[in-house]
Amino acid sequence: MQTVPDPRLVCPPVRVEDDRTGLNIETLKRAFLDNLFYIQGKFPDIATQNDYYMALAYTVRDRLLKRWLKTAQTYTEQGSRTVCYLSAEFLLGPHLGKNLINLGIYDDVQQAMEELGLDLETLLEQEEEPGLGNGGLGRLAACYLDSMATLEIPSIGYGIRYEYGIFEQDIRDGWQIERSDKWLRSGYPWEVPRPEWSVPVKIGGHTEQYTDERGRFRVRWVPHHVVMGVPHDTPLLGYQVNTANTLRLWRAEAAESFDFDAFNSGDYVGAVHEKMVSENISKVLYPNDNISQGKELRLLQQIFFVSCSLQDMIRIMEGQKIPLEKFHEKFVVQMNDTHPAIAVAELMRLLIDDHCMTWDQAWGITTRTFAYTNHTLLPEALERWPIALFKKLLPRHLELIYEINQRFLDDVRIRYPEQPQMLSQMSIIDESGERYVRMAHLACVGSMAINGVAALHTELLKQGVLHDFYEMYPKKFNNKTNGVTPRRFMVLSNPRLSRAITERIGPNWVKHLDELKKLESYVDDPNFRQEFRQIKFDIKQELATYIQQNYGVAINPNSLFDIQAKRIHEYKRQHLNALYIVTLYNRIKANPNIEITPRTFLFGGKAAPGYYTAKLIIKLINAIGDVVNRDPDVRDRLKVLFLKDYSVKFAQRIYPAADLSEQISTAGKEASGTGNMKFAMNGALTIGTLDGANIEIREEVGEENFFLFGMTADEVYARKAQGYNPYDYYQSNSELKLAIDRIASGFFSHGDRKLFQPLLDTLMHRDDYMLFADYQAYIDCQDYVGQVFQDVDRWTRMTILNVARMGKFSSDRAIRDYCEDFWKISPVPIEIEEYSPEAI
Ligand code: B1N
Repeated sequence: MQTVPDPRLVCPPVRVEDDRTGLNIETLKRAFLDNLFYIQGKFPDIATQNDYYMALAYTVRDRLLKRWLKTAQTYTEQGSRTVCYLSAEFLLGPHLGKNLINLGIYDDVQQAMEELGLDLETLLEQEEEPGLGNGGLGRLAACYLDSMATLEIPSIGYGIRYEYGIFEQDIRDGWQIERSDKWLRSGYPWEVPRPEWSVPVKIGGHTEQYTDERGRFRVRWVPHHVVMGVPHDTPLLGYQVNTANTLRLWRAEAAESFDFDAFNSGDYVGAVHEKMVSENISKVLYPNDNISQGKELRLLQQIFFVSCSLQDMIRIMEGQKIPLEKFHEKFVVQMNDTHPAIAVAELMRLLIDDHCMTWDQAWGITTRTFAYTNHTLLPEALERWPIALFKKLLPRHLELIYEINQRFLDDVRIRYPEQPQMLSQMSIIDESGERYVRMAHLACVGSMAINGVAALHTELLKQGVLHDFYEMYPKKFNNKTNGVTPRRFMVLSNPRLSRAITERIGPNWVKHLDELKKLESYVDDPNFRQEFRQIKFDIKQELATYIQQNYGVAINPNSLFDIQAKRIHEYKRQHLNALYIVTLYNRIKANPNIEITPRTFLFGGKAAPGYYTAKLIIKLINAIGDVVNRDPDVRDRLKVLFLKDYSVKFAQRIYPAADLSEQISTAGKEASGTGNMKFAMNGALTIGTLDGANIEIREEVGEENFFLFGMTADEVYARKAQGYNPYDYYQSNSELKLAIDRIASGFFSHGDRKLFQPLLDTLMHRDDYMLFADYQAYIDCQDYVGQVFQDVDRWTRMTILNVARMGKFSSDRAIRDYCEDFWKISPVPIEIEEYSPEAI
């Protein structure tokens, strides 16, 4: 007999979408309000915009967690081969907007916020970015993590969780002022600390030899002290996939057991001091771009994050029950420049001292594991550490490096029996004066692959700094031209342009940037051209409003926006740009009715705090701006502004507003550049030298769509070899002379003739970066740019073709190349069962 159940006891057949994972607008709103209450502890009447930002950030984080954990679980179950990207810098930029894009919920969240009376743009503005990098190198690492997640490549980014990131830049009286960056001050919702996976790192002390119970010769390192590394993990979600990879940043903490010894001996203050010293390791990012300062604390930072990361990899293998002999099958470890190059010695140490491997076995694994990316040819950036410092901090590593070197030099001797100079040239130890460890040599010897970051750069590496290594190991060398992520630098930062593109060619270009080629068929479409121009104009107008509000300077949105945004460095030649501005100004002063294309010159970028000349260049730009912007003769045809505190967040506003992108480094000096790509993707035309990736950009967009000027790298070397005398140029070029004399006269410095003298003296008597040799070519090219800009149809055509032909410069292409060429890793898709009401 069938019984009828009591209706009160039957569970109603309603299932609501989970508040922590649901993506529909109602669920998002509910989850948001829940987080506002339970995490921020606020109700709407008293909540600040920052509270709302945090509530939204947690709402999004919850949705990441499901994908993140599923990703980790899948990799663990499958024991997936994994890329470990070791980098001292990750310049991520704000997370919220990017995560909304990658989750595919940007528009829905915008609507949800609107329904709650909030403005998503305002909330996005609240986010303070983790400025854990200086410039291109750190931002490249962030773009590569985005592409690896999007391409479903198992990867871990390993780095340092600096408490203070890159300084905040203020401008006072035209000078750069640095303020510390307390990026953690209002809480950072994107990370999860994992203290249970902390690892010890040994520092200093001495080594001892002993024979173990099986009669083997062993070495024991007795450190002076131990520092703990505590991992802090951030999920990085790919675009329209379920893959969320991990960025694992290490924070230094004092080792408790060590402290207790000191406490017990009664030296309380001593123990606290020791704690402070340990925690200093992850305190601050060195604010130098392309300069090596050679400081003890920097070497400590390097061994700290490298040792933590390699120990972490070993822990992961143990967890997955993979024998250590397979280290190189489980992991490929990419070294972002030489900052992590100590990894070669550290892995040898871990395998031999801690895991009892023989030398040959350990060396076989090590040299199949590492790959090294070189990012610079500048001699002042090449890292070398004094032997004495190395011995003091890393006595065991020094022994291992000596042994690596001895075996390596035996190979060199066999290869070049009649050329004893090869030994000193190639040695990992520089013995020409004070003795140093050459980190690039260690990286080359210990890696299976060595790459430059643009075609020219790789060629120059092979001919120049790494020539001997290229001769010895030609197969290790390869090029991987840099790329940037179109998710952040187009979809997020330029939604209107992105929408206009998608309307024409569909949405696939975001993941397959080559598809932008399809835009070429719209280059003559009057509708598209009109829309393209209108978008640029509107964005320029928004920037003009921002500048009016923040700098009190009115700029004309119809003028040519000519932008140079990057770190300030003599080789990047911001001062060449400044010389053009002074030249234009001089022409106006000589003939106030002269016809010139109205221009707005915008600069952004930080100078390393100890780099005096770079700071003087900032002062010069501001000084010129102060005069030019208020001279009635100029009649608003020129405006010059230095925009302070350039960051990823600010860069996202700048690229879409540019008409002209300044990429004017001395040929042979800029390894690649990546800003050049971001500008061009947003419809700016480039004025540039044949340097770095400019060459490849010009190849792709067509020479008729690129403003080229200046000497080639070969011409630069040839001119130097002939004996370059900048003073000859000064004397024979009247406009150049006038520009220099105008600055020297004190015209821009309230009559102070001394202020810019150091800069001008260097130019007139050394000019290492050959501004004077390129001056006339630059002036002529800039004048030509001004003419072309007047021809609106022609300009529009050129900009559309630039965007259409930027496919190559997606970081997805770069990552695919790495994967196929030497990482040998293929995608691991992550499956997630989606909630669907029908399935109930
Ligand atoms: O790396 C970028 C390139 O696009 C740039 O051309 C290149 O200048 C930049 C020491 C560096 N090279 N070297 C550094 C940064 C910090 C530091 O402490 C060197 N940055 C670059 C990406 O490939």
